[in-house]
Amino acid sequence: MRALTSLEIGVQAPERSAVADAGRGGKVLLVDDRPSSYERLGPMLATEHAVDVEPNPSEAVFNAAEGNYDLVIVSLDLNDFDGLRLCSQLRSLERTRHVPILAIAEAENNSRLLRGLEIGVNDYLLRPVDKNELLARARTQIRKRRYTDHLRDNVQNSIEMAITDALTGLHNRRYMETHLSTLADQAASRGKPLALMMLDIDYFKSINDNYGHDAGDDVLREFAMRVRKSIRGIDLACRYGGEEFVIVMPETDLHVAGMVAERLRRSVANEPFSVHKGEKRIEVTVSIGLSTLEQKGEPIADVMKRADTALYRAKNEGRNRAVA
Ligand code: GH3
Ligand code: MG
Ligand code: MG
Ligand code: MG
Repeated sequence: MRALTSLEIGVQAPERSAVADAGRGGKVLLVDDRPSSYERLGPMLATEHAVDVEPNPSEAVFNAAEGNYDLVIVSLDLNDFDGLRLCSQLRSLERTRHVPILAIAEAENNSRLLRGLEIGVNDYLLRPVDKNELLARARTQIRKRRYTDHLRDNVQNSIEMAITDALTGLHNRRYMETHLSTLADQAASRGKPLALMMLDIDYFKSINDNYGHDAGDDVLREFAMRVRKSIRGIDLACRYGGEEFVIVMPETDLHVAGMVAERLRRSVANEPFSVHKGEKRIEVTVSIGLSTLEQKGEPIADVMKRADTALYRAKNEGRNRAVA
């Protein structure tokens, strides 16, 4: 990758308002291969933004994708490159799909501008470019972009929160229940096994009673961490409620699931849990019930029931064990 020409952000700011400020201080990529043009536009933009000038349009897509820009400004009247093609490339790549594009064109290039707007150019300016108009249009695009990014982040956070257990960071019961039947259907249709584990921390009530509820929470968090370390990426671990957890393991038969359960049981029993910011160490054990999908189309509730029954036996047989 070749070096970009970076221009410093200038100090002078003309009229100030909250709306305008929300579009200042952006990171702008100017794609322009004519020195007479970018030597004029670059410094104008640099009064409000950090500007990279890319005089080689064939590298612009790569740089736009890597550079995390708030705005890409494309000269449609490039010497050796089709500016419209560049715009459509920017629109088709995941990394640059949402980056606003401001096109700059000669007035007589009306048809190209229309094409540009059709393929997703957000706004345009005609030459000769007026500095205040350039800055105003750039600010507007950057402000919109920041606002939609902010909305997108909020939506993503809400989705995360809806499917995540806040204490442990594992999936919650709702998420698991909505995905469990899908996983079971997939396993059945592909003729693959599916294993399910129900885990319940032993005598957890007495941990709360003896060391306090906060210590109980510390144990739950640490337990979730050890669960995460013992499973694969395709396994689904959730906090089912209180001190109960469920792990679903696609493409796993009872034999392998038994080994995973045993490894997890040992990782809990062999290493005391630290609570109260490391001031206290507590011995913890877990009981585990295992089951597998037995036949095609079997209701997943039946698989859960068998795991629950196995867990009940694990408790009755003395806890700190995995039972199928
Ligand atoms: P067993 O070996 O039979 O499983 O005994 P147990 O004490 O673990 O079982 P029990 O179901 O009687 O107790 C579970 C306790 O978990 C009771 C409840 O107060 C506690 N608990 C549930 N959710 C939380 C939580 O989020 N944080 C803490 N600290 N405790 C919780
Ligand atoms: Mg319980
Ligand atoms: Mg119980
Ligand atoms: Mg328990």
